[in-house]
Amino acid sequence: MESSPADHAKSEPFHTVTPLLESWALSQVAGVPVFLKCENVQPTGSFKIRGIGHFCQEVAKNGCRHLVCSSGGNAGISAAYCARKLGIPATIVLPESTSLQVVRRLQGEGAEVQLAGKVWDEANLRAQELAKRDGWVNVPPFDHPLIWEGHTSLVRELKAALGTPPGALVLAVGGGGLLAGVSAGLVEVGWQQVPIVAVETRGAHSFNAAVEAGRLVTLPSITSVAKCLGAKTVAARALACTRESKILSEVVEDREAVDAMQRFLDDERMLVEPACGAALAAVYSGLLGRLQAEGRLGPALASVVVVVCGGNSIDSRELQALRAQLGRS
Ligand code: PLV
Repeated sequence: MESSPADHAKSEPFHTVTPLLESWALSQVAGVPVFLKCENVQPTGSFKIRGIGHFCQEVAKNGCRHLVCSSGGNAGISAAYCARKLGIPATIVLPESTSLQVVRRLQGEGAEVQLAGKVWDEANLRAQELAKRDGWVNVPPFDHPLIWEGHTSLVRELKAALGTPPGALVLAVGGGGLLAGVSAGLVEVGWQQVPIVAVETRGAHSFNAAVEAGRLVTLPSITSVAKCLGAKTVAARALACTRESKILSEVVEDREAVDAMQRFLDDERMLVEPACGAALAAVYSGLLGRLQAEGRLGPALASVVVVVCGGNSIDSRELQALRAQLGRS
């Protein structure tokens, strides 16, 4: 008997094996070969589909009848996409500031959209309420072992493409799910010595605040334009990773993230949202060069991988608006 599309969706991964591109332009800036792990070309526009796809498949096998996901945007799009493929209805709860294009995309995936609160933490409270309903399952955007396990596939792909470990890996931190998954992946493939440069924007720097304090810290508010990095408190697992991997927690300014978005668009002809601009700013703002000069990345950096985490909450008009807001035009 042939299996149904929904049965197929329970076993085949939802994510794509993404390209690893050597960037001439970013290598020129960094002074070492820079490789881009292009998560922006995932079917849902961000790496989120790796962990969320894995989570949704597991709960679908266990009889989940409705998925609910609170999100700054990208996790929600991944959850809605997976739900459609699995034939399960989905409700996505987002902050009121969410862009119309993200809402439209979610509706296009067939999801019900609810707007609640000013930031993700408030939307999350609403999602947790909804998930109490019979048969409903909450999809955590970053704080769950299945999410981290799903994200590890990114590192296996890096190992397959590169063969030898890079000198450093740069990624953005929101709630810390990507960091936790990449850190676990590095251990899994025997690359735990690779330093991770974990970047946040000021005003969404809950990981940096936790690292500095040595315990979880809840920011009073999210003031950065990188709303998808805006979890007021990171997952406890993200902080625990600092004991297992070499993690350098770094904070960039919003204007550096937005400048990086503009330069990346011109250099590589790819448009990403501020959450991803934060990671790219590690190269463009000179942060990586500074870390290298200070000897914090080992003696000779052979290469760098930047996780181009992607993001849907951006278009040319929004980039212009961000530039104007930050006095960059
Ligand atoms: N965004 C989450 C959490 O938002 C979301 O709901 O979509 N880069 C992009 C493009 C992202 O969308 C996110 C997370 C991150 C980086 C950070 O990933 P994390 O949360 O796993 O550290 C509030």
